[in-house]
Amino acid sequence: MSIVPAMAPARFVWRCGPHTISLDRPRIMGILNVTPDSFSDGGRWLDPEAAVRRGLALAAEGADILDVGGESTRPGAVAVPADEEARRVVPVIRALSQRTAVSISVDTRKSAVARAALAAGACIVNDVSALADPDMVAAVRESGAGAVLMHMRGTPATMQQAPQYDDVVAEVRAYLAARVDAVVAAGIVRERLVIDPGLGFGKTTAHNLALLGSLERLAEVAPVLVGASRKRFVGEITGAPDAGARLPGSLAVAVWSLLRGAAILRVHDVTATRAAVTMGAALAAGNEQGGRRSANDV
Ligand code: PMM
Repeated sequence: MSIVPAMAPARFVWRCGPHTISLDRPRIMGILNVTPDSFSDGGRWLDPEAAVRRGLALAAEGADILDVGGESTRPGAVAVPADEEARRVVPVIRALSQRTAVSISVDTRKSAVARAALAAGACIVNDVSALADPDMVAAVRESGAGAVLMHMRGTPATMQQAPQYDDVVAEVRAYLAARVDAVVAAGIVRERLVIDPGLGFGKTTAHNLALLGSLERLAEVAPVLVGASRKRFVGEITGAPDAGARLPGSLAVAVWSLLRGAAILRVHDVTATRAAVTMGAALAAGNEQGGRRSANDV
């Protein structure tokens, strides 16, 4: 077996409103949760000015995309009304879009929030329910935005109650392929779509590991985004119950995902992730070169 599995094919671009994000190198989506209760950073960026400062800092660290969310989707989280969610994210997105050229995504399941965020300057809808809201496909289509279609079993309130699959990889792949086909049939151009296995969303640690082991199969459907940063399964495996102590494990998942064909990594720690994936990409490129170079090339 090859030590270095296939990296993401270089041919893809992701069209997101006025932005075209080339996926010829790994892209990093920095997480900005404007919520009181997200599992890792809940409450830290609830004040809009603090949130904008944090977003600009993530952009300065090298984030290619800023993902702004106003509703926690951690297991057991309670749903937030659309007007409250929009009140949290829209001013932050508007300010960020005026102050940085980095692409901005809105992490929401509600079309009303997505429409307000897109009008304020976001160009991507990151939807953990894969555009299930009946009006969400229209909101994305009319704006020309990019979209992330994520797999989730159940809802955040119920999803970790003994999730079961016969073949998690085949089922997640089939679901995402069907959602891509349905969304394309509804008029959204394929190049606007990215898929996500939804680590931790109705999955055990074993399910997450199986999906991470088969990212190439998902990448046959569309470019793949992986969100593993500081998640519970990382803490479970590395013995880090505190989310803040899960960086080393998260970096290992980031490098692994890149080498297995992921195109975008959704992370809290941008500087560290960028360094880790740059190193991983260099190792992969060096391994491909093998011993072909002579000592004079060094
Ligand atoms: N995870 C969370 C929230 N949004 N969106 C996508 N596309 N993929 C994810 O894995 C994902 C997500 C929960 O994590 P957070 O509380 O750190 O944002």
